[in-house]
Amino acid sequence: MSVDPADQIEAGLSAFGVELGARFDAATTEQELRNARAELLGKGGSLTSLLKLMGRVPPERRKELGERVNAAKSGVESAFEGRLLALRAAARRADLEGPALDLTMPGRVPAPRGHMHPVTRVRFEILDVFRSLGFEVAWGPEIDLEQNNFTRLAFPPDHPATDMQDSFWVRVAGAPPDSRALLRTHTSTVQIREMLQHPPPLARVSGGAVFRRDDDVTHSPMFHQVEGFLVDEGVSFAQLKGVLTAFAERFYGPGTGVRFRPSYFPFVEPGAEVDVSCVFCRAGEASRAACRVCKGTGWLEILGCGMIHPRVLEHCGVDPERWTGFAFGMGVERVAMLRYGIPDIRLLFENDPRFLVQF
Ligand code: FA5
Repeated sequence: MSVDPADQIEAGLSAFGVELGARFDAATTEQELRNARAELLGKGGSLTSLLKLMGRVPPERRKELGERVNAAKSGVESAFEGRLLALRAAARRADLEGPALDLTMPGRVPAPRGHMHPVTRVRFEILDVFRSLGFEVAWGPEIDLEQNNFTRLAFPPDHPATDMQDSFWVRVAGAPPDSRALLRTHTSTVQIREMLQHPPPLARVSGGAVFRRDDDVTHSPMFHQVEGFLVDEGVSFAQLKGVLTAFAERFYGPGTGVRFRPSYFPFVEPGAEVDVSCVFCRAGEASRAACRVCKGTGWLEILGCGMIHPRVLEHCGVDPERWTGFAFGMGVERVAMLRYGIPDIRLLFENDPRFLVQF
């Protein structure tokens, strides 16, 4: 004799009401409570089996029984939520009333200690050397106006660096066309900002990220520079040479040779690039001819520099008849690569711990 599915559901629902309360109340942990819910509402759960029978219930009873089964289902959900809250509140109470946890105790397994990234460390060391020479540290933003990055530095409008292809231009909503912004391509922006804000005499140094559309073993699209400049009465190229020679001796060690080669930057006159004598073959780590770092020349380029162009001083409201100054800008990654003998600039930005632990 087959049992009527409607009767089966009726019987199941009356047993279910009793079962529900008892099961959830018996659970003493969240896991037990979740298991009990799965036994009712899970795939083979008792309420799920009743729901499966609904398809075979005669149509005249389907509505009324369906409503009761659905009500039983929401009953399960709300009983579950209620018990869950009660269990969590009890667990929290037990935590608060239990023995206090001393968060200042040292861990049982010592945590490995990190350290500064080599580029950050070298940047701070460079700034420290200039601070010890009397320069004050200044800051500038990574997004700056075209005027500060190019125009006031006397870049001609058709200079390749000002091209869409060479710089990262940034759209500033509502900005007038003569105040375009970009990711600064060098830290020389800080010279301009400082001279616009403070009257001379000034001796400032500043370090930070700069951005260019460059990408190979010695060029990265994001890299760091340290910029320094000094404006005062009677400043000459001799003082620029003295400051940079003192930097090379302090940073790379006494006896480091420094060489100035004429070079062109629109914002200085005269301009130069500075090489230091190769630290690797000088230390006897490689013979001069075989040195991979300086490629046998004995010299390594680290920076650009020069006497600030009178036009740049004028653009910042500084009288070039009274004041003169020098400026220099060096690539921090380049200085770090030379110090540590790193052959590829990209290693510095891949953040591979096997590489970084070596510093
Ligand atoms: C400049 O950026 C000038 N502002 C420097 C300067 C300042 C000259 C003040 C005169 C007076 P340059 O483009 O040469 O110059 O860059 C300076 C240094 O940054 C280079 O010597 C090099 O070490 C480093 N550099 C340039 N491009 C990259 C790059 N894509 N990746 C890593 N380092 C770079």
